Amino acid sequence: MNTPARLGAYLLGLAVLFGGALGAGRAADTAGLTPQATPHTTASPAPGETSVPEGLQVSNNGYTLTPRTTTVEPGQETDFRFTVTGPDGRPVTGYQVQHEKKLHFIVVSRDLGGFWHLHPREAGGGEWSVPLTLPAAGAYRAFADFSPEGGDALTLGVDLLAPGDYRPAALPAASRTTTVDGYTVTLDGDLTPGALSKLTLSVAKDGRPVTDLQPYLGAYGHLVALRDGDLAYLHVHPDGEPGDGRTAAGPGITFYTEVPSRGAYRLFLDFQHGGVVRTASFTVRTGQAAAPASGTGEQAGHGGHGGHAH
Ligand SMILES: [Cu+2]
Repeated sequence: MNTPARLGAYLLGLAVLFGGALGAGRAADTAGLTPQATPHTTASPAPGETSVPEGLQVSNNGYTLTPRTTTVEPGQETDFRFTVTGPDGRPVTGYQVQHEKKLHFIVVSRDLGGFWHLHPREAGGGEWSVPLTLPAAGAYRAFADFSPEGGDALTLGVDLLAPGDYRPAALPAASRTTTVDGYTVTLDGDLTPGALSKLTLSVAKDGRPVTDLQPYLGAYGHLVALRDGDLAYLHVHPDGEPGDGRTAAGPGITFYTEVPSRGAYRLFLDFQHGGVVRTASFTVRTGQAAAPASGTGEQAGHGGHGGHAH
């Protein structure tokens, strides 16, 4: 066998190995199909393997996000209702709690100018209900981030449209500092495609570091990262939690995430201080790309982060 052919066979072997490892424990996977790899469980797909980020699909793994309507009158509060239908075609009623909630509902404007992190209530029969106001005409994206009982965590996305004239805003320029409500939040760390990236967001008020952040949904901060261009939804894992004996209540909040590609991402940090939850947002461009990953064991070791949301 010549060298390229041998290399090809080796990579193919790796792909099969990875496919098999991911497929284990997912009875619903059809033999022969490559199971979807979430970005945080495998560093990079092996050659020929596709990896679809979360949030881009309205239906995945047999689960479908089903809103009663996707047209919402701008500027008016509506009782927005939806179900998640399961592989059996019926509304899902069993959910695993993650970050203190059974389901997290994120709504953004498609130009990434607006962000709302909501927690719908169960209205019975698998239906979810949440008061929703889309402030202005335009295109929006709603994400349901949940973990069905007996299934893997997943995030489904659907477009919501608010009729009327609108002008999309340009993506804010990349910046390492942002302000919200008198708080200054500073970002340290870089997003590196294909590698686990560590991000630390530090909160200050009136020039002084905030060291008494309050737990919100079991953490000192919640970070949602969306890719500019298609709003791919990235899972972000907080490093440590309140009360674990090693995680300080600020000023720094540390997260790990992995971005699937070069480009710009919009980060939204929810944090709580003085009894109020605020959202700080940043545009971040990826740094130097990592060396092409060959699917070696080093990065497969991050599988320990699998199964968590956010
Ligand atoms: Cu939430």
